[in-house]
Amino acid sequence: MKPIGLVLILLIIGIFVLWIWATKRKRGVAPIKTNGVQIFNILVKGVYAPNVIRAKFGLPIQINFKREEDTDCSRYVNFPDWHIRKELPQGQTVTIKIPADRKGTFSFMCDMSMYQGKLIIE
Ligand SMILES: [Cu+2]
Repeated sequence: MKPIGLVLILLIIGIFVLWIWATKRKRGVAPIKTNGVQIFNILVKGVYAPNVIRAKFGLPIQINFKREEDTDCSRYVNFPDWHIRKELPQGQTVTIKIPADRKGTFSFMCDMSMYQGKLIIE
């Protein structure tokens, strides 16, 4: 093999490794974007799945919680930074709207903080 071929292969491997590193570095699930709204779907079953979500500043956020369990622990979800507390009736989808009006990492949790999630706005 000519040296130029080897260099090219190494370059391609290098770009691939960088690309993996860059994508892995970002924590959190990205939204589905529809009409300028950032939509997330979170399943409540033992945990919040996903429990880290990542949104962009400025675009309204809509989080659809679906609680598929009957434990009392997860019955309410709280977003203290927006003074939101909502009941999640079993088997129903409950939509929580959050204005992406500040940047940072914000926690959401059940009443007892046993279930924990993070909303990152950047
Ligand atoms: Cu709880």
